[in-house]
Amino acid sequence: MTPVAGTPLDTFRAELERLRHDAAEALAAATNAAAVEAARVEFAGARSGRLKAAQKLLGAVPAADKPAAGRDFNDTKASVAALLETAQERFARVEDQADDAIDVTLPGEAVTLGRFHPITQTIRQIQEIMGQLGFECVDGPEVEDQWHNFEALAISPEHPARDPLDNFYLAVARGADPLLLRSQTSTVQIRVMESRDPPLRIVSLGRVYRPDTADATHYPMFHQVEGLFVEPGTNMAHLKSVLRLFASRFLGGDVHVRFRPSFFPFTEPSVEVDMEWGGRWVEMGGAGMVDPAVLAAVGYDQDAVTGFAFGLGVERIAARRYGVEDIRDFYRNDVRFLRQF
Ligand code: FA5
Repeated sequence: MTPVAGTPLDTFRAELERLRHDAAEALAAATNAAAVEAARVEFAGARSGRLKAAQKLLGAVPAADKPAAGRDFNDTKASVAALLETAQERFARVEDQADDAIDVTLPGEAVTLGRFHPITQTIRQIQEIMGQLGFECVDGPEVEDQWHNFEALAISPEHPARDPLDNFYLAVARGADPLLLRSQTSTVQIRVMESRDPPLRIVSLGRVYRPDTADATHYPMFHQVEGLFVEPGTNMAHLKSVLRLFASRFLGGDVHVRFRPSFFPFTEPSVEVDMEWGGRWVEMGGAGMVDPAVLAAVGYDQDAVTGFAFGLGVERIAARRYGVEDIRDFYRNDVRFLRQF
Protein backbone atom coordinates (compact mmCIF):
# COMPACT_ATOMS: atom_id res chain seq x y z
CA MET A 1 0.00 0.00 0.00
CA THR A 2 1.40 3.36 -1.05
CA PRO A 3 1.21 5.80 1.81
CA VAL A 4 -0.69 9.01 1.11
CA ALA A 5 0.09 12.46 2.46
CA GLY A 6 -0.97 12.99 6.00
CA THR A 7 -0.54 9.41 7.14
CA PRO A 8 1.56 8.81 10.29
CA LEU A 9 4.25 7.36 7.99
CA ASP A 10 4.35 10.62 6.02
CA THR A 11 4.57 12.66 9.17
CA PHE A 12 7.30 10.38 10.42
CA ARG A 13 9.28 10.61 7.17
CA ALA A 14 8.86 14.38 7.03
CA GLU A 15 10.25 14.66 10.54
CA LEU A 16 13.20 12.42 9.63
CA GLU A 17 13.90 14.57 6.59
CA ARG A 18 13.74 17.81 8.64
CA LEU A 19 15.95 16.31 11.28
CA ARG A 20 18.60 15.21 8.77
CA HIS A 21 18.48 18.59 7.04
CA ASP A 22 18.74 20.54 10.32
CA ALA A 23 21.63 18.35 11.51
CA ALA A 24 23.52 18.89 8.24
CA GLU A 25 22.96 22.63 8.47
CA ALA A 26 23.97 22.89 12.13
CA LEU A 27 27.15 20.89 11.56
CA ALA A 28 28.09 22.84 8.44
CA ALA A 29 27.71 26.05 10.43
CA ALA A 30 29.74 24.75 13.41
CA THR A 31 33.02 26.68 13.75
CA ASN A 32 34.52 24.77 16.66
CA ALA A 33 34.41 21.49 18.55
CA ALA A 34 31.99 22.91 21.14
CA ALA A 35 29.40 23.69 18.42
CA VAL A 36 29.76 20.13 17.08
CA GLU A 37 29.20 18.75 20.56
CA ALA A 38 26.10 20.95 21.01
CA ALA A 39 24.76 19.61 17.70
CA ARG A 40 25.49 16.06 18.82
CA VAL A 41 23.44 16.59 21.98
CA GLU A 42 20.60 18.23 20.02
CA PHE A 43 20.32 15.54 17.37
CA ALA A 44 21.82 12.35 18.78
CA GLY A 45 21.58 12.97 22.53
CA ALA A 46 20.58 9.71 24.25
CA ARG A 47 17.87 11.28 26.46
CA SER A 48 16.28 14.17 24.64
CA GLY A 49 17.95 14.27 21.23
CA ARG A 50 15.75 14.76 18.19
CA LEU A 51 16.51 11.26 16.91
CA LYS A 52 15.28 9.87 20.20
CA ALA A 53 12.09 11.93 19.85
CA ALA A 54 11.63 10.75 16.23
CA GLN A 55 12.03 7.17 17.38
CA LYS A 56 9.08 7.70 19.70
CA LEU A 57 6.94 8.78 16.70
CA LEU A 58 7.58 5.33 15.25
CA GLY A 59 5.02 4.01 17.68
CA ALA A 60 2.27 5.93 15.83
CA VAL A 61 3.11 4.30 12.46
CA PRO A 62 0.77 1.48 11.52
CA ALA A 63 2.21 -2.01 11.84
CA ALA A 64 2.25 -2.53 8.06
CA ASP A 65 4.45 0.52 7.53
CA LYS A 66 6.71 -0.13 10.48
CA PRO A 67 9.45 -2.08 8.61
CA ALA A 68 9.83 0.73 6.02
CA ALA A 69 9.64 3.41 8.71
CA GLY A 70 12.24 1.53 10.78
CA ARG A 71 14.62 1.37 7.79
CA ASP A 72 14.15 5.09 7.15
CA PHE A 73 14.81 5.81 10.81
CA ASN A 74 18.01 3.74 10.74
CA ASP A 75 19.16 5.45 7.53
CA THR A 76 18.59 8.87 9.05
CA LYS A 77 20.34 7.88 12.27
CA ALA A 78 23.32 6.57 10.27
CA SER A 79 23.58 9.68 8.12
CA VAL A 80 23.40 11.98 11.20
CA ALA A 81 26.11 9.84 12.85
CA ALA A 82 28.26 10.15 9.72
CA LEU A 83 27.78 13.93 9.60
CA LEU A 84 28.75 14.17 13.27
CA GLU A 85 31.81 12.02 12.81
CA THR A 86 33.02 14.12 9.86
CA ALA A 87 32.55 17.34 11.83
CA GLN A 88 34.27 15.92 14.92
CA GLU A 89 37.27 14.84 12.84
CA ARG A 90 37.50 18.26 11.27
CA PHE A 91 37.91 19.99 14.63
CA ALA A 92 40.03 17.24 16.16
CA ARG A 93 42.55 17.90 13.39
CA VAL A 94 42.45 21.63 13.97
CA GLU A 95 42.99 21.10 17.69
CA ASP A 96 45.90 18.71 17.12
CA GLN A 97 47.51 21.29 14.95
CA ALA A 98 46.85 23.94 17.54
CA ASP A 99 48.85 21.88 20.06
CA ASP A 100 51.94 21.96 17.82
CA ALA A 101 51.36 25.41 16.47
CA ILE A 102 53.75 28.23 17.30
CA ASP A 103 52.41 30.86 19.64
CA VAL A 104 53.78 33.95 18.01
CA THR A 105 53.07 36.01 21.12
CA LEU A 106 55.56 34.05 23.26
CA PRO A 107 59.08 35.46 23.65
CA GLY A 108 61.41 33.72 21.17
CA GLU A 109 64.01 31.18 22.20
CA ALA A 110 67.47 32.70 21.88
CA VAL A 111 69.63 30.81 19.39
CA THR A 112 73.20 30.57 20.61
CA LEU A 113 75.53 30.89 17.69
CA GLY A 114 78.99 29.37 17.82
CA ARG A 115 82.02 31.47 17.10
CA PHE A 116 85.66 31.01 16.37
CA HIS A 117 88.15 30.79 19.21
CA PRO A 118 89.91 34.15 19.75
CA ILE A 119 93.22 32.64 18.65
CA THR A 120 91.63 31.33 15.44
CA GLN A 121 90.10 34.78 14.87
CA THR A 122 93.52 36.34 15.46
CA ILE A 123 95.21 33.94 13.03
CA ARG A 124 92.65 34.75 10.33
CA GLN A 125 93.05 38.49 10.85
CA ILE A 126 96.83 38.21 10.66
CA GLN A 127 96.53 36.15 7.46
CA GLU A 128 94.24 38.76 5.97
CA ILE A 129 96.48 41.70 6.82
CA MET A 130 99.60 39.93 5.61
CA GLY A 131 97.72 38.91 2.46
CA GLN A 132 97.00 42.59 1.80
CA LEU A 133 100.73 43.23 2.15
CA GLY A 134 101.37 40.64 -0.55
CA PHE A 135 102.35 37.70 1.67
CA GLU A 136 101.14 34.24 0.71
CA CYS A 137 100.04 31.85 3.52
CA VAL A 138 101.78 28.49 3.65
CA ASP A 139 101.66 25.57 6.08
CA GLY A 140 104.26 23.23 7.44
CA PRO A 141 104.21 20.02 9.50
CA GLU A 142 104.09 20.12 13.30
CA VAL A 143 106.22 16.97 13.59
CA GLU A 144 109.64 17.91 12.31
CA ASP A 145 113.09 16.47 11.75
CA GLN A 146 116.38 17.83 13.09
CA TRP A 147 117.30 19.34 9.74
CA HIS A 148 114.31 21.66 9.42
CA ASN A 149 113.97 22.54 13.10
CA PHE A 150 117.68 23.09 13.79
CA GLU A 151 120.41 22.23 11.32
CA ALA A 152 119.27 24.19 8.27
CA LEU A 153 118.64 27.09 10.66
CA ALA A 154 122.32 26.97 11.67
CA ILE A 155 121.52 25.64 15.15
CA SER A 156 124.51 23.38 15.77
CA PRO A 157 124.25 19.98 17.56
CA GLU A 158 125.73 21.39 20.77
CA HIS A 159 123.40 24.44 20.84
CA PRO A 160 121.34 24.55 24.07
CA ALA A 161 118.14 25.05 22.00
CA ARG A 162 118.43 21.35 21.04
CA ASP A 163 118.52 20.16 24.63
CA PRO A 164 116.02 17.34 25.25
CA LEU A 165 114.74 19.31 28.23
CA ASP A 166 113.81 22.21 25.94
CA ASN A 167 112.02 20.18 23.29
CA PHE A 168 109.32 17.55 22.86
CA TYR A 169 111.29 14.77 21.16
CA LEU A 170 109.07 11.91 20.04
CA ALA A 171 109.76 8.66 21.90
CA VAL A 172 108.71 6.61 18.85
CA ALA A 173 111.51 8.16 16.87
CA ARG A 174 114.42 7.67 19.26
CA GLY A 175 117.53 7.29 17.17
CA ALA A 176 120.28 9.24 15.50
CA ASP A 177 117.83 11.75 14.04
CA PRO A 178 114.82 11.81 16.34
CA LEU A 179 111.71 13.63 15.26
CA LEU A 180 110.24 16.31 17.49
CA LEU A 181 107.24 18.62 17.79
CA ARG A 182 108.54 21.77 16.11
CA SER A 183 109.68 24.42 18.57
CA GLN A 184 109.35 27.31 16.11
CA THR A 185 107.70 28.05 12.79
CA SER A 186 111.08 29.02 11.29
CA THR A 187 111.03 25.42 9.99
CA VAL A 188 108.63 26.62 7.30
CA GLN A 189 111.18 29.16 6.01
CA ILE A 190 113.49 26.25 5.23
CA ARG A 191 110.76 24.12 3.64
CA VAL A 192 109.67 26.96 1.37
CA MET A 193 113.19 28.00 0.36
CA GLU A 194 114.10 24.37 -0.36
CA SER A 195 111.23 24.04 -2.77
CA ARG A 196 111.07 27.48 -4.41
CA ASP A 197 113.30 30.14 -5.85
CA PRO A 198 113.19 33.81 -4.83
CA PRO A 199 111.43 36.19 -4.83
CA LEU A 200 109.39 35.02 -1.82
CA ARG A 201 106.86 36.69 0.42
CA ILE A 202 105.35 34.07 2.67
CA VAL A 203 103.73 33.95 6.05
CA SER A 204 103.04 30.80 8.06
CA LEU A 205 100.85 30.56 11.14
CA GLY A 206 100.73 27.46 13.26
CA ARG A 207 101.31 25.64 16.51
CA VAL A 208 104.67 25.18 18.12
CA TYR A 209 105.61 23.27 21.27
CA ARG A 210 108.08 23.87 24.07
CA PRO A 211 108.24 22.34 27.56
CA ASP A 212 107.86 25.81 29.12
CA THR A 213 106.08 26.12 32.44
CA ALA A 214 102.73 27.78 31.86
CA ASP A 215 102.46 31.31 33.24
CA ALA A 216 100.81 34.58 32.22
CA THR A 217 102.99 34.87 29.08
CA HIS A 218 104.00 31.24 28.40
CA TYR A 219 102.19 28.07 27.43
CA PRO A 220 103.70 24.73 26.35
CA MET A 221 101.72 24.86 23.10
CA PHE A 222 101.39 28.23 21.42
CA HIS A 223 101.21 29.74 17.94
CA GLN A 224 103.72 31.70 15.96
CA VAL A 225 103.43 33.80 12.85
CA GLU A 226 106.49 33.43 10.71
CA GLY A 227 107.26 35.83 7.91
CA LEU A 228 109.86 35.44 5.19
CA PHE A 229 110.65 38.06 2.57
CA VAL A 230 113.33 37.33 0.00
CA GLU A 231 113.87 39.94 -2.70
CA PRO A 232 116.92 41.71 -4.10
CA GLY A 233 118.02 44.74 -2.05
CA THR A 234 116.02 43.86 1.07
CA ASN A 235 117.25 45.48 4.29
CA MET A 236 116.29 46.02 7.94
CA ALA A 237 114.27 49.15 7.07
CA HIS A 238 111.94 47.00 4.97
CA LEU A 239 111.59 44.58 7.87
CA LYS A 240 110.66 47.38 10.25
CA SER A 241 108.17 48.89 7.78
CA VAL A 242 106.40 45.58 7.27
CA LEU A 243 106.19 44.93 11.01
CA ARG A 244 104.96 48.45 11.70
CA LEU A 245 102.33 48.27 8.95
CA PHE A 246 101.18 44.92 10.25
CA ALA A 247 101.06 46.07 13.88
CA SER A 248 99.20 49.29 13.04
CA ARG A 249 96.58 47.40 11.04
CA PHE A 250 96.17 44.66 13.61
CA LEU A 251 96.14 46.76 16.75
CA GLY A 252 94.69 49.90 15.19
CA GLY A 253 96.19 53.38 15.38
CA ASP A 254 99.83 54.30 15.25
CA VAL A 255 101.90 51.45 16.65
CA HIS A 256 105.60 52.00 17.22
CA VAL A 257 108.03 49.19 16.61
CA ARG A 258 111.35 49.00 18.43
CA PHE A 259 114.29 46.74 17.57
CA ARG A 260 116.64 45.58 20.32
CA PRO A 261 119.88 43.82 19.33
CA SER A 262 119.63 40.11 19.88
CA PHE A 263 120.90 36.81 18.60
CA PHE A 264 119.34 34.03 16.56
CA PRO A 265 121.60 31.53 14.77
CA PHE A 266 119.58 31.91 11.57
CA THR A 267 119.53 35.70 11.24
CA GLU A 268 122.30 38.28 11.09
CA PRO A 269 121.79 40.91 12.37
CA SER A 270 119.11 39.70 14.77
CA VAL A 271 116.67 41.74 16.82
CA GLU A 272 113.95 41.40 19.40
CA VAL A 273 110.80 43.13 18.22
CA ASP A 274 108.86 45.26 20.73
CA MET A 275 105.63 47.06 19.97
CA GLU A 276 104.34 50.12 21.75
CA TRP A 277 100.61 50.46 21.91
CA GLY A 278 98.53 52.23 24.51
CA GLY A 279 101.65 53.53 26.29
CA ARG A 280 103.23 50.11 26.88
CA TRP A 281 106.12 48.33 25.15
CA VAL A 282 105.58 44.62 24.74
CA GLU A 283 107.96 42.03 23.32
CA MET A 284 106.31 40.31 20.37
CA GLY A 285 109.03 38.16 18.81
CA GLY A 286 112.31 37.94 17.00
CA ALA A 287 113.48 38.97 13.55
CA GLY A 288 116.49 39.72 11.40
CA MET A 289 118.14 39.37 8.00
CA VAL A 290 118.28 35.75 6.86
CA ASP A 291 121.76 34.47 7.70
CA PRO A 292 123.96 33.57 4.67
CA ALA A 293 124.51 30.14 6.24
CA VAL A 294 120.76 29.49 5.97
CA LEU A 295 120.68 30.67 2.36
CA ALA A 296 123.54 28.29 1.61
CA ALA A 297 121.82 25.40 3.43
CA VAL A 298 118.79 25.66 1.13
CA GLY A 299 120.97 25.98 -1.98
CA TYR A 300 120.57 29.70 -2.63
CA ASP A 301 123.45 31.87 -3.83
CA GLN A 302 124.31 33.59 -0.56
CA ASP A 303 126.13 36.41 -2.33
CA ALA A 304 123.18 37.29 -4.55
CA VAL A 305 120.15 36.71 -2.31
CA THR A 306 118.96 38.86 0.59
CA GLY A 307 115.91 38.57 2.76
CA PHE A 308 114.45 39.12 6.18
CA ALA A 309 112.46 36.87 8.51
CA PHE A 310 110.44 37.37 11.64
CA GLY A 311 108.62 35.18 14.15
CA LEU A 312 106.01 36.57 16.52
CA GLY A 313 103.99 34.94 19.28
CA VAL A 314 100.29 34.89 18.31
CA GLU A 315 99.00 34.54 21.90
CA ARG A 316 101.06 37.56 22.97
CA ILE A 317 99.71 39.66 20.09
CA ALA A 318 96.12 38.54 20.77
CA ALA A 319 96.51 39.24 24.51
CA ARG A 320 97.81 42.72 23.74
CA ARG A 321 94.98 43.47 21.38
CA TYR A 322 92.16 42.17 23.58
CA GLY A 323 93.60 43.32 26.89
CA VAL A 324 93.98 39.76 28.20
CA GLU A 325 96.41 39.71 31.13
CA ASP A 326 97.07 35.96 31.19
CA ILE A 327 97.43 33.89 27.99
CA ARG A 328 96.39 30.75 29.90
CA ASP A 329 92.85 32.15 29.74
CA PHE A 330 92.81 31.32 26.01
CA TYR A 331 93.08 27.63 26.85
CA ARG A 332 91.00 27.21 30.00
CA ASN A 333 87.92 26.48 27.90
CA ASP A 334 85.82 28.74 30.08
CA VAL A 335 82.93 29.74 27.82
CA ARG A 336 82.28 32.87 29.89
CA PHE A 337 85.73 34.07 28.82
CA LEU A 338 85.48 32.83 25.22
CA ARG A 339 82.03 34.38 24.66
CA GLN A 340 83.55 37.84 24.94
CA PHE A 341 85.28 37.60 21.54
C1 FA5 B 1 111.76 32.27 17.84
O1 FA5 B 1 111.03 31.30 18.01
C2 FA5 B 1 112.34 32.56 16.49
N1 FA5 B 1 112.06 31.45 15.60
C3 FA5 B 1 111.78 33.86 15.99
C4 FA5 B 1 112.47 34.36 14.75
C5 FA5 B 1 111.94 34.06 13.50
C6 FA5 B 1 113.65 35.09 14.85
C7 FA5 B 1 112.57 34.51 12.37
C8 FA5 B 1 114.26 35.52 13.72
C9 FA5 B 1 113.73 35.25 12.48
P1 FA5 B 1 111.58 33.13 20.30
O2 FA5 B 1 112.02 31.86 20.93
O3 FA5 B 1 112.02 34.38 20.92
O4 FA5 B 1 112.01 33.21 18.77
O5 FA5 B 1 109.97 33.14 20.20
C10 FA5 B 1 109.29 34.12 19.46
C11 FA5 B 1 108.06 34.60 20.21
O6 FA5 B 1 107.22 33.49 20.52
C12 FA5 B 1 108.32 35.23 21.58
O7 FA5 B 1 108.71 36.56 21.47
C13 FA5 B 1 107.00 35.12 22.23
O8 FA5 B 1 106.10 36.11 21.75
C14 FA5 B 1 106.51 33.78 21.71
N2 FA5 B 1 106.73 32.72 22.69
C15 FA5 B 1 107.90 32.08 22.98
N3 FA5 B 1 107.69 31.13 23.90
C16 FA5 B 1 106.38 31.16 24.21
C17 FA5 B 1 105.52 30.41 25.10
N4 FA5 B 1 105.97 29.39 25.82
N5 FA5 B 1 104.20 30.73 25.15
C18 FA5 B 1 103.71 31.73 24.39
N6 FA5 B 1 104.45 32.46 23.52
C19 FA5 B 1 105.76 32.18 23.43
